Amino acid sequence: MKEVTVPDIGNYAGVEIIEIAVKPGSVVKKEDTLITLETEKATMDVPSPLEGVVREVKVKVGDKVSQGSLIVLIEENEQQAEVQATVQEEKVAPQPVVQVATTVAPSQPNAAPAIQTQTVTVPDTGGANEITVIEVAVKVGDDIAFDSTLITLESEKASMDIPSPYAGVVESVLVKVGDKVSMGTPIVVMKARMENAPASQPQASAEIPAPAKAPELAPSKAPTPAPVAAAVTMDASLAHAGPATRRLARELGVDLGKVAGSGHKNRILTTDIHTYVKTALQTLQQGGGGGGLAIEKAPEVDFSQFGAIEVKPLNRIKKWTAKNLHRNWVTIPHVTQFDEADIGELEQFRQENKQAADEMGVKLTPLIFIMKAVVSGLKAFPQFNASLAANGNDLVYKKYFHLGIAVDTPNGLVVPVVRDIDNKGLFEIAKELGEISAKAREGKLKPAEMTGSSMSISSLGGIGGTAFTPIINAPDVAILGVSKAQIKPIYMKDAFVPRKMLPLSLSYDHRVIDGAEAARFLVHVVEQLQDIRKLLL
Ligand code: CAO
Repeated sequence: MKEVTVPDIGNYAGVEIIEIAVKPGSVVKKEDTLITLETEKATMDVPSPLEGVVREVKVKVGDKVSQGSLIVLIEENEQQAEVQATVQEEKVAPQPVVQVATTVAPSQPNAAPAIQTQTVTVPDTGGANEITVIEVAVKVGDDIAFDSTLITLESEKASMDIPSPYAGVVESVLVKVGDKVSMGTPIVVMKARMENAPASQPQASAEIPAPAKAPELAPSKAPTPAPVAAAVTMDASLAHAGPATRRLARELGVDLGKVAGSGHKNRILTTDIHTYVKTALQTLQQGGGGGGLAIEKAPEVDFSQFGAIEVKPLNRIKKWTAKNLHRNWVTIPHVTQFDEADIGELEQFRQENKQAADEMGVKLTPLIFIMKAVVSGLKAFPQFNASLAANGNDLVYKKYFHLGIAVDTPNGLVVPVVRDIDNKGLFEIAKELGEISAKAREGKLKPAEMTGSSMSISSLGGIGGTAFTPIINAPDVAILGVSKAQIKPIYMKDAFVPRKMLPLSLSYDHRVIDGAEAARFLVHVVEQLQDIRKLLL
């Protein structure tokens, strides 16, 4: 087991760890990144000095480390043991340090006029030459603050922002992405506001860790526009980005692992972060993910131009219902199956028992029989008594039989739940429905009385209509719409006979229920209603 410590990082101490690239069990090769450190002006990957398996990680993101701080314990590969002694020595050897001056020798600031043309050059790079420009953060006309990043340089193991030694306006930019620069290479010409420059300008004032190796001389390549990264997903800690970009990503809460880099070697640039955020916002405004509905906002209309109007706010229930119905309508793939039940016998039975019901103070409407028939359907077709689990992969089968019943109230639509219908008789159900719908109309329902349904029923039979397409009351997977029963001529035994037909509309969630299952379910409900002996069993 070998201890790996932080190598020479120049004059820095207490440098923050911003990423940890390994965990216990990670197999690492020599030069693989273990952790990334970040100072105000640079990030540096600390490479593994040996090959083996990480057994313990001794640091965490946010820790402050200095040269010699213990990072990880690595169990070295047997075959590497022999060469390791040399390798270990080499890897912990002090690394070259890039000296980055915060300014490039402006001449006599005290005597200078308020605005002065200045050429900013690459400061002391600690001997490293031909370092690649991977990002140019300014353009002609930019009014920049003192110390803001002008360009970013990158070598194999470190990237560094070159800050502006002045506040002022950029007159010309003398380098482009892919250029190779060394100490003294002119970067920009600026109209500098000299009063903002620090008194200590001429002296080098910052050191940043230099590349572990000489910078790679990659061919120059202009950045291409960043494709937005819907399809790009990687570990943010592996993302290839400089300190300024990482800082910006942190500020905006952008996961770098999701951003496609358009820079050299797919490096993520600040412009990529801006493009990512812009596209994400546009997508949101258009109504969702990549496959979003892109619904245009309805135009605002001034109705008063057509005649007299009165504006009244929607009440709380209507606002709440509107949100739920809209969500359910757009998120559930609805299909509606229609059928009719011959309720001649049912009506006869109902009329025979009406007086008894009246005496008990309950209303024995067709809905009570329909509730019983639906519960029979739920028992025969358990997939209707189910809800999609939040993970989208499982179906939760319910062993209880509670029905949500849509009730029209002066304040809007509410859906109280009548429970354990399978264990209750017709009169008992009628009594409960009467009580709970009265409570609904008085606005006295508690939230608990409106949750936990197996399925729902929306009955407009007392009002009229031949059919409608009810919206599923999620998380249910189906809802039965009931329209007004009518006497119709039905062809039976070689003749048309007048029969009372009850129209039924079954909307179902097609993700959970197939069309054939829906048709069978509705046929089953119809059969129950047509032969009420079955209902009473
Ligand atoms: N066909 C013919 N007549 C019907 C019928 C049908 N399908 N359903 C009910 N009726 C009759 C009843 O028998 C009753 O007549 P009688 O008094 O002569 O017996 C009359 O219509 C009124 O019934 P009701 O509406 O008071 O009772 P119900 O049990 O049918 O319904 C309830 C109760 C609470 C569901 C209902 O009052 C209600 O609020 N319905 C509206 C639901 C709604 O708004 N749905 C839309 C949701 S989507 O916007």
